[in-house]
Amino acid sequence: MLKESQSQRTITFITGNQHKVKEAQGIFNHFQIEMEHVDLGYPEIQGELDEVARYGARYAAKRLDKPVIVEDAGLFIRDLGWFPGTYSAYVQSTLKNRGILKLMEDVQDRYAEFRSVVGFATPKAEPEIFLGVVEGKIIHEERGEYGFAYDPIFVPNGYDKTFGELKIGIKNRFSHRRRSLEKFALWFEDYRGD
Ligand code: ITT
Repeated sequence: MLKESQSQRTITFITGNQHKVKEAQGIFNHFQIEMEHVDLGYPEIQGELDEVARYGARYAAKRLDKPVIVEDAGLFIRDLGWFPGTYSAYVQSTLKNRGILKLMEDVQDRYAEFRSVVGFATPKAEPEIFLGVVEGKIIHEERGEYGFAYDPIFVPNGYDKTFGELKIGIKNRFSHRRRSLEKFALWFEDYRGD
């Protein structure tokens, strides 16, 4: 039985990426939070993930006149100077995974991490930021049909399968997105702002 303070709350997730919607839905199912999806097409400034999330959340909250979250994510590869990082969406649509693998043909240090930043804003309050990171490595070929974008070339630490070979329920247990959204969800369950 839920206590009154734990009654279900609703949050609006602004994104144009259907894969993110599906993953976020699965993650929010673990919490007392109902998610509504809106594809608002907020302006993505070029900058660090937290700046992009802050700006997007503030913009969307004012446009819709209600509390919202946005999420900005990317793949950061150490040997490439943390490229593609904040250029991840552009690089995925141009170089694609094949291009990244080509760039890394002779690279020994395969360390990479996915980072996800959730930005929460209301029409009045300053945005709050929640970071999630998952560490792993880039393999030498694409493997797996699940997930999206860089998932087939990324093997998270402690696994021998790529995110592309892990069903969404498994990826959702410990992904960068799980970690940022879980931090947000735990905070939001007790949030009493307007
Ligand atoms: P929004 O509308 O939410 O901004 P987007 O696809 O533009 O959707 P981002 O700006 O956060 O998302 O871009 C990050 C890119 O990084 C995304 O397009 C993918 O190419 C990649 N990416 C992010 N999360 C990923 C994940 O879980 N698995 C694989 N690739 C991911």
